[in-house]
Amino acid sequence: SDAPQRTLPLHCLQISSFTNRSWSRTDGSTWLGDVQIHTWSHDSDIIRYLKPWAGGTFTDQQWEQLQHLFRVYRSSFSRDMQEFARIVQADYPFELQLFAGCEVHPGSIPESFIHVAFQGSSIVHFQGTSWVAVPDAPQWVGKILQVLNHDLGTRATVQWLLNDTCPQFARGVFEAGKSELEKQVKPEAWLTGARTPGSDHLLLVCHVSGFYPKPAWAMWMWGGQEHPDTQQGDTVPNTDGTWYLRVTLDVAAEQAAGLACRVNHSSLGDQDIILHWGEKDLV
Ligand code: PBS
Repeated sequence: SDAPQRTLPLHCLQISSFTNRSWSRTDGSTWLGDVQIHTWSHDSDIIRYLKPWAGGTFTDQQWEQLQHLFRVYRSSFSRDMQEFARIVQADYPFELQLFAGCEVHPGSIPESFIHVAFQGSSIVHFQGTSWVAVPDAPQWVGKILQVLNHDLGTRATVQWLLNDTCPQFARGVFEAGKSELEKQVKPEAWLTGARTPGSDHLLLVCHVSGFYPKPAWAMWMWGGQEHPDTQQGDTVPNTDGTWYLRVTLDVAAEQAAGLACRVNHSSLGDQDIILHWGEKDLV
């Protein structure tokens, strides 16, 4: 059917640290949505799978060809950046970060990108058929772009990687990992509370943990209403690929009775978790 197919963005991260003229290291990772699927360590010749389906629908031969391309790329990259650093007389140490990837939208052309940052600030990206500086890039970036854009072979390869390889790979990995990527894992929730020293207040914490996918909602409730003083925490990763969220509330001790924490997540359907605050939750 023509029903829009849910897909996830494919992202590659590269971190390169240049310590001095002769020493650098490059490490990489690949992500499909919030799931890491590959890791590439400085001391390894191979890109390692973190999921059995991380090869997607590529054949062993296609994957070997890509591995080879990236091995050549990694050593060329270190060499070229050292040379550029010499040309623009950059100070050591410096850090380069590359963020590349694509997103496949059903029924329209895929969007692909490469962004390059120097010392944490964006300087260059790849646009259409060539490398371009960001609007507020330092002046020396121009010199490097002249050299880089001279390399037609690399520009052609980058276009091929962005326009063909990335979307094709993203579709395949999504297909291969679908059941895991679309899994629904229910959260556990519990309450803790502690007296705020030197006052008659309580800091109540509603913990929500172990859920997947990431979006989740939690609120302190009072008399059926969302308590406006609820403080939302960030949703942070557990080590097992699930997520953790906490929401807190600072209340006068005598107002704690009657409070409850309400949790909603896609895995729960409309069966929200509701936990009522009690003295037993004081720690
Ligand atoms: C302090 C300086 C900061 C500057 C920041 C700018 C960063 C721009 C990023 C540039 C990335 C490319 C680096 C390597 C490239 O210059 C070149 O040496 C090699 N090219 C490739 O490996 C192609 C794959 C690039 C993938 C990029 C993904 C981000 C080697 O090129 C040579 O061999 C190839 C064939 O292997 C071609 O023949 C090419 O024409 C030739 O030059």
